[in-house]
Amino acid sequence: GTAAGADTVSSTSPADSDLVRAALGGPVGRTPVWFMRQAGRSLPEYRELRAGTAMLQACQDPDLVTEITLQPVRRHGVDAAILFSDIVLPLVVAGVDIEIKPGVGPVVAEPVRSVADVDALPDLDPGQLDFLTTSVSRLVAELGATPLIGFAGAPFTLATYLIEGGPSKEHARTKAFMYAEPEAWQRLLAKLSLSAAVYLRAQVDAGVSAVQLFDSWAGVLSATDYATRVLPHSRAVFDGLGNRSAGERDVPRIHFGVGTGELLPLIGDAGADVVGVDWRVPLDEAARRVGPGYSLQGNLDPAVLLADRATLEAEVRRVWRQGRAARGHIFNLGHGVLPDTDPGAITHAVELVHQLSAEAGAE
Ligand code: 1CP
Repeated sequence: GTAAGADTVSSTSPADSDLVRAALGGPVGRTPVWFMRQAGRSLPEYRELRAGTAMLQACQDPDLVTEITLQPVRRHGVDAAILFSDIVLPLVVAGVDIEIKPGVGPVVAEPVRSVADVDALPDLDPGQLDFLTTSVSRLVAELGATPLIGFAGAPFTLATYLIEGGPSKEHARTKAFMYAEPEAWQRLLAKLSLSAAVYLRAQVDAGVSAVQLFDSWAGVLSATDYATRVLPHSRAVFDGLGNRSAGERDVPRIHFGVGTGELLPLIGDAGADVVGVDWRVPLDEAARRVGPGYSLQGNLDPAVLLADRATLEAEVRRVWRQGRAARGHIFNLGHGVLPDTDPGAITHAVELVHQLSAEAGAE
């Protein structure tokens, strides 16, 4: 792997940052580290700022988005910011009635249960995204050499919320719809892929340095169902995002899901530069499964941040070491920061990743 070592470089712009370099498999100054859900519930300064504002309102307020996105960068010294938003936001902006209920998650007023419901879903108009462009532009100006990651929800994971009507464990209604209404399923996922591409394109045009497609719940599918009924639509998101110039991608693409051990080769194949891996598969094994040509992101178990310091340190070392088997490694959790996490544990993990890189560089 190229995670730190002889080819030490230091970045002066986000396009030249360790995050972007690691994503593309180039030499890095040190292993870049950021944490999914780094902006959010674990930070007291976040809770203070968000008090009295509904989640989905906050996501459309450039002042709040800018400040909340910057908070973890200031506090933890992470190597990337991720835009404060939620995967359901493009649907909300397009006019779908969704609320994020505290302690529950996204709740859809009128779930999608029929072919007619699919056809009635509104399309996302890029003209509705001024708040997003404003937030990204301000953040890029504030962040200097630190890259900003934009993101969108993948078609499958968004479909689970639309069909179930809210969070779900088994996603049984979603799968039943997928099997029973294959044509409507394809139309639904095609609509969601178009919306995700428009949404990501707006973020790229406004200046994000990388994008992540969250297909958090794709791991509930068999490899065959994923390959035939879902992957083409996720690939369409990356394809639809397009390139600014022929043959050259604007920004690196991270593709992430939970419980995707059996899907790892396919997750990369959708058009990613980086495959996000949860904590179940060690990164050296994940590197074998995704094959050459991809970097990895992950994969500390978020629960380890709740454990004692000795365990935390041992696990950070293990993940960092196993990440060296990959073409490039972006250190992260295997899924988002858990709500009860002590922010001090996050800061400590970030410092340790940086220290391991520095030690390796001095070898
Ligand atoms: O990472 C960050 O710091 C940026 C903020 C962010 C991101 C990337 C939020 C804020 N949401 C997301 C993406 C998101 N939202 C995903 C993909 C990532 C993941 O798998 O965790 C998913 C599945 C959602 C859906 C969602 N939104 C849930 C999960 C519910 C379920 O099905 O179990 C929840 C709880 C939310 C609400 C939400 N989103 C974000 C925050 C800070 C919150 C909590 C808000 C509140 O409690 O009021």
